[in-house]
Amino acid sequence: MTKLTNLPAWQQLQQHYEDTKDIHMREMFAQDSQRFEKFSLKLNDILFDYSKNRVTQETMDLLLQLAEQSDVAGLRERMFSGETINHTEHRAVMHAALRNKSEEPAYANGVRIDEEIKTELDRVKFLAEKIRSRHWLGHSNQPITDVVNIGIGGSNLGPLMVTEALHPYSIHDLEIHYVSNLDENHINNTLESLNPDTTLFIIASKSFTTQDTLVNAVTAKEWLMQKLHSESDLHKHLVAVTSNVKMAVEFGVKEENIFKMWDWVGGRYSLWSAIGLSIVIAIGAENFDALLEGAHEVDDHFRTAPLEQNIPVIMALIGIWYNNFYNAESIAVLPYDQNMHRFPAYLQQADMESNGKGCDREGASVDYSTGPILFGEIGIASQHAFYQLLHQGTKLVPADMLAPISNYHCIATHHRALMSNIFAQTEALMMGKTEDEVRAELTQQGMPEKELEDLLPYKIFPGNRPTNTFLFYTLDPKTLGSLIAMYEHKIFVQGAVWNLNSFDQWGVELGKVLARNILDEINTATPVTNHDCSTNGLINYYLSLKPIKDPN
Ligand code: G6Q
Repeated sequence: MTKLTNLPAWQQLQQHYEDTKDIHMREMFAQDSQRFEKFSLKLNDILFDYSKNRVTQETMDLLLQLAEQSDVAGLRERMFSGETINHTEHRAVMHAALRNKSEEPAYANGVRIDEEIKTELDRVKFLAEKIRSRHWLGHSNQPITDVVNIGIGGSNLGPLMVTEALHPYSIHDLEIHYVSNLDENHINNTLESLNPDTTLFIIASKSFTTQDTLVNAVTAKEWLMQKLHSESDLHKHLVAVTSNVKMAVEFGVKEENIFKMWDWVGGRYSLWSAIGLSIVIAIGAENFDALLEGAHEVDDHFRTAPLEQNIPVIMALIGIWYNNFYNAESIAVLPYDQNMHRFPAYLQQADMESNGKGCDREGASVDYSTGPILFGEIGIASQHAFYQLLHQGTKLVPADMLAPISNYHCIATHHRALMSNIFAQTEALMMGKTEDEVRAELTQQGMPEKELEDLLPYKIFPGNRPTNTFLFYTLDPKTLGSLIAMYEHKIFVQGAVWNLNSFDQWGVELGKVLARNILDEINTATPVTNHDCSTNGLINYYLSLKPIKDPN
């Protein structure tokens, strides 16, 4: 495979960057009144406007050539057809099959998987319905009122994000809680107000070996046993989702309460599988089907639309333009829908765990920048916090803004004000405010000359700050499914261009092993000397004070 930086399109993009880097977006808009029509795409309810980017038609053409020359389409086909594209773990990458309801058979690594997917989804829906209809009873014959999902990373962030985002579609006499942190505050705070008689735990762990989840699961089991008296009642309060059925059974989960997942679903791509059990309990089977349907429509679009009309492809290429040619270090994701408040955190894992890598698919170190630092928060709140840096800071931070045109419970006064903010921000970021404009504004306000000249430099906004805007009718299950899948495939395309394996996560595995070793050392409580002097010092300081705080 030709090295990325030797591809003709890459080299032409480098020259094109030199030629165009000083053109302000103001000029681009002034020269082309059709820019919005030219640089926006629509898929069902979702409008994707990418016109406020530092791109011309030539930029887009070259970026599309880059996608062709790096054979994005080839890797895409290999993924959809179930080849082992996660080569470092010898796994296929088949999360798209989880949302494909067509009768077409699906294969992972040559093995048929669609029937198993359907069986497991039916089991998930059956359990969820039993809980929602109050037919699943705890040990004292009371229906379940609280469900606690214990899991971390991919076994937490997706279900948590979706449950929050679809709050208006959720059942209201049932609370769903998420515990991920090993810090006992998380589980203690959660259990504080719960009643073991009416609480059901889902232990969500693909591997069933993750320390954080297992420690929390043991605490949950002990908490249940204080009230249950007999282990034979545990199955009324404990279910699991895992690909490691043996370990779950050993832990004490009844086999019929175990929902399967497979090695061809990566943790961060798993909300569509039984890992989404807590979502189905919250929103019901019909809404979950709509979530899957929304994602499936994007899968179809991604697989079949020409590259220049392909939303995930365009999202990815614009990201590469800033990451690799403008050397932008980060991207911001800024939803203007309060229910999407966990969306940036979810994407942070999806993106940074997938493409935060420096070794290419042939095992060589890359000599170009890969995945960006992704951060974000609710847009409105961020306007009163870090937007200052976006407007006037020295760093280029391309941003994605997302907003619903209407809301489930829409109050016109709120919503119109909300929308005026997103439009104002993207315009201000793009246009900025020139010295002449500031001077005219302050003069009109009657500011004395000297004061005006002193203040002037601080009130100038350079503008030319790029944004993508996503507008969708309302954040319903189908639209949310589509948005998530768009970002999943964006990440895929970037990984394909950067020649990365976006589906392993050796960086995460390292932490898991190291922590286990140090835990053994801490448990023996004797001073250590085998680490670097900082780590030795910290562990020994902790051990010297531990008896004061922790009599155990
Ligand atoms: C996701 C990662 C990681 C994983 C967690 C939890 O893609 O692999 O975030 O989801 O470490 O792992 P388990 O589900 O195996 O407990």
